[in-house]
Amino acid sequence: MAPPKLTLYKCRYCPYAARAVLAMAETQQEHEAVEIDITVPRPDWYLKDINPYGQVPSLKIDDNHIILESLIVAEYIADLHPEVGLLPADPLQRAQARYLIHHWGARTQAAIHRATITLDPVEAAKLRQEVIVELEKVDVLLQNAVRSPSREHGPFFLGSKFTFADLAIAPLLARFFLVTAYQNDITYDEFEETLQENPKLKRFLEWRDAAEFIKGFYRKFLPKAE
Ligand SMILES: N[C@@H](CCC(=O)N[C@@H](CS)C(=O)NCC(=O)O)C(=O)O
Repeated sequence: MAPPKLTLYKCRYCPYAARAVLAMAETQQEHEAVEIDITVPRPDWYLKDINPYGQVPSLKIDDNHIILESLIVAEYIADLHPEVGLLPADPLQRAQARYLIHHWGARTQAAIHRATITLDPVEAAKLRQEVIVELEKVDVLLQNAVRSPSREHGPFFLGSKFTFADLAIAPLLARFFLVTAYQNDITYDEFEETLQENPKLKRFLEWRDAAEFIKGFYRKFLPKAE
């Protein structure tokens, strides 16, 4: 079967589109990338032919089919290249990767988002505390994923290899420093210090730092970058 012709509609500021960008990079999948400006109303052709919701990422396949939603797009790209092993072959590890992504989206990212967008400093401090409680739980999830002695421990979620769970969450980790961006009473470095001093975040920080190259890569596109 001929390899599919792929067109990725993305925006460089979007962490969800970054999942698809990373999947393309990790699998060295040939594709055309089209930058969509999400700061202005989407053009009619995009809403009509590509994505009626107007969001990025979207993937066009063979000038014909369209796939939406970052995780589904990234998983499709990973599935085109099973030899790269982004999605592990082992059913348990696949379930663990999906579980971590689900938990991060439903709980952790939601807590980070609440703390980031609050302008009231007292409320923000309380919500940052809730973020720490959530991250302590993520730390437990990361430890529990590799309980069996035969399993490799870190630095990535499933061991020494960067896989789909890391790929899906890394663009959000890369923007984690924005959690203090709208606050005048605390810098990110001060908040980071409280994370570093917390013994219940050791594994979380090891995992986060393993994604550091992604953080460096994306920071240049973000506010507070210089
Ligand atoms: N659930 C979607 C979320 C994508 C998303 O929120 N994209 C944002 C940019 S980061 C977007 O396109 N926003 C423009 C809009 O909603 O009009 C996914 O995972 O693909």
